[in-house]
Amino acid sequence: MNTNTLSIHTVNTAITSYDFKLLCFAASLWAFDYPFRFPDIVDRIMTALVKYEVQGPVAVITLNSPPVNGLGNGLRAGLLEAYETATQDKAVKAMVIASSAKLFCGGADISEFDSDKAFAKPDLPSLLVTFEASQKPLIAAINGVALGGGMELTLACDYRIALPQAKLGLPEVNLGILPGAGGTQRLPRLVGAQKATQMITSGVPIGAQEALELGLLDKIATGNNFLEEAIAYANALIESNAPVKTCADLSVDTSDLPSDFFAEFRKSIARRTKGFFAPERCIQAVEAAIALPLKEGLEKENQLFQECVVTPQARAQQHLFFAQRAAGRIPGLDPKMAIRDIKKVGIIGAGTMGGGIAMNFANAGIEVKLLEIKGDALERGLNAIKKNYEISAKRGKLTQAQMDANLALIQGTLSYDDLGDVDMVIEAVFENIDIKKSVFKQLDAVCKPGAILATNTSYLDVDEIAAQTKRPEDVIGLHFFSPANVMKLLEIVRATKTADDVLVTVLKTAQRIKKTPVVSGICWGFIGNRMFEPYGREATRLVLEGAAPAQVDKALTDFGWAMGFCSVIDLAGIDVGFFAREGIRDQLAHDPSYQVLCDQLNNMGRFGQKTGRGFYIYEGRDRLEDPEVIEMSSKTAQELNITQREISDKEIIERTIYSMINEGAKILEEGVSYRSSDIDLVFTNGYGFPVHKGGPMQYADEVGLDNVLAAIKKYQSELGSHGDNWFKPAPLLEKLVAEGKSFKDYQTGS
Ligand code: 3H9
Repeated sequence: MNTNTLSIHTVNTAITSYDFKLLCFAASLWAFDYPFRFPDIVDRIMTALVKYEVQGPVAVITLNSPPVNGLGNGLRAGLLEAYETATQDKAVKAMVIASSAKLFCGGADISEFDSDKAFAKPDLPSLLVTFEASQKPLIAAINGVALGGGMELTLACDYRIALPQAKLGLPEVNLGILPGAGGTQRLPRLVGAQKATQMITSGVPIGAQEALELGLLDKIATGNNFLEEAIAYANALIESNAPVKTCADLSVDTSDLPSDFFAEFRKSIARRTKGFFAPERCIQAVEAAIALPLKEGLEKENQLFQECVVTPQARAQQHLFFAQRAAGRIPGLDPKMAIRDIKKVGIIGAGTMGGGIAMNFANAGIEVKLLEIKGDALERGLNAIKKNYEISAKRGKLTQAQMDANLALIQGTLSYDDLGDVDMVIEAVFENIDIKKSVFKQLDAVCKPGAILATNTSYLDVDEIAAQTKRPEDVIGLHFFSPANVMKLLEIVRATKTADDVLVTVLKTAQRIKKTPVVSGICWGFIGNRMFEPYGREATRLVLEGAAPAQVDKALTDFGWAMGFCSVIDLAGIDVGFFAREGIRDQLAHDPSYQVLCDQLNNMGRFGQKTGRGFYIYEGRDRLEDPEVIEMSSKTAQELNITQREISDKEIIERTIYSMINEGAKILEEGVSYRSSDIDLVFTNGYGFPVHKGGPMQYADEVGLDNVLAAIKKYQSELGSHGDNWFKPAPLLEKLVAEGKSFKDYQTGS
């Protein structure tokens, strides 16, 4: 749109009315080519949160608060003022709400939820009621993603036009809340209760075509100039005297709704939403949409929203939202620095891990060379990849053509010489330092200068591996989690000499392959496995002290873990944990009770599920208590002078989780992790820590660090030598408690 051809009446922001008048004056001068006279004011016009322009009978109200047009207090006030201006202008017959950002709107400003600002006037729900009552048609011009409050804004408009790539969704449930600006009431009125319930409880957005078919969109734009097309659409609506539309006139169509729909729906999501507070409130809100007129339905929605927004779960899930975005920021590094080009990747080892890693890159359209030493192992690896893709294709997750394209990107090789042209290599061989050292020597010999050399080690010293090469600055750790093609977490291990651009390159590459990257410094087990060790130590020690494995596991799953520790270790392999401890045996020698039951099971060849026996007995899909394990723990306890006793679930949770937290505090203080929220991402994305608790460090902040510290001290004094050995409070924990601070307040070096 050529602004010179427009009559610009007003330009508005959430500023004072005096400013507003000045801006109107300046804008009218601007339209007459006077910007040089009022450079300061013009500058403010250009940075206004809401732009307002009038073209013929159409007022164009543009959200101008990039990057996501978060509907914070200022933007809401700006929208209201623009709306009132258009309402009062007799020449204006319709309003188009557009966006100057790449997307339409990311919803309410989440950072306002912990203050009064989110509900300060004009609050979003009442603003949208005002819009809906407009006597002039409002047209939402949806140029990209419209999420949460952003989608709710479009629902309060009379007509909706969108670009084909637009997406609409209500992801509030992922933030521990529900759509609280009319979404739960207007959406069912427009698309029916079934679709609305599914969208609101899943948070998954839909594309423009589906939205059109559902009647959620009136038109998909076809031309090259979206705003012009939206304005033309508004003009056509004016010419045809198209009516204003309000959801208040609609009721939810229940003619096709099975009488048991909500009962069945609750059952269908029960497993996925176990322990979460918001999904049930989302369903209750849709039920209210059916039962109540719009006005009362909105009141019910507001009541349910208020119940959700104050919960620790809402704080936890919002914490994780911001944690995800913070994790990519490395103190002292410019994220925009020049990075290395990654077009072709080599992977050493075609086992389960190497194959999964290869799939990640192929899925992102990146060429892969998969190296094995022996032909039959390579063939097995390539076949396993093909099988995995076939399963996904059968489940409708990818088309035959996508599968063929992905497979074509993965080439097998038996020769290191074929890795001369790759931009990055990831070694995924057996977890043994000597084998890894020899792999890196060979990589150093064949890889081109500037290639990034990465190790997928889970515990070993990346500096020691890097020292095998003449280019330690190109070496980094990339710790994928199994199955690597499914698990979101990628721990990036920054070695002492890793170059800055190598770190930033792998952070960006992680985003390309759709991983959640978290940077860790060097230490045994890095962030995740180092903290998981004390958690596991306490879980099995509690078995030694008299709790059955099933009791320990139940307490942990009741807390929200996806699985209890004894089940996890049976699944992962008791031998794997045994092997990982090899590197720290000397540090453990002082405590004969340390993971003694795991060591015994390992020595009996009971490696867990794969051998049919571990902490439990496995019969087909059934997991049964093993009386021999109970007997073994009682006998071993006697030998070690440990008196078995009744153990409460509270003690199980405190000893396992607080031990992790204490280790997390040490990790933070040592600078192995940059911030506590990084640790939380590791555990919620890689270990099954309950998302609704926000990760161990957020959980500690929520419980109160003083309470965590007091419990750790209690166990230190009550558990004899075990307490002395393992319950020494981390100095950082004591320091933060003394200063009345939380982990959230602490950044490395602060
Ligand atoms: C809601 O609407 C409640 C209502 O129903 C009721 C109210 C009464 N608020 O993700 P990006 C920041 S709840 C505040 O990297 P992208 C983000 O932290 C909301 N900040 O960009 C980052 O900051 P920084 C429901 C937000 O292009 C920057 O913007 N809506 C918000 O990859 C860029 O973000 C949602 O749940 C926000 N709403 O993806 C949608 N959104 O640069 C949440 C983003 O300092 N947002 N930021 O790290 C998203 O899913 C993605 O941000 C989006 C853009 C897809 C929009």
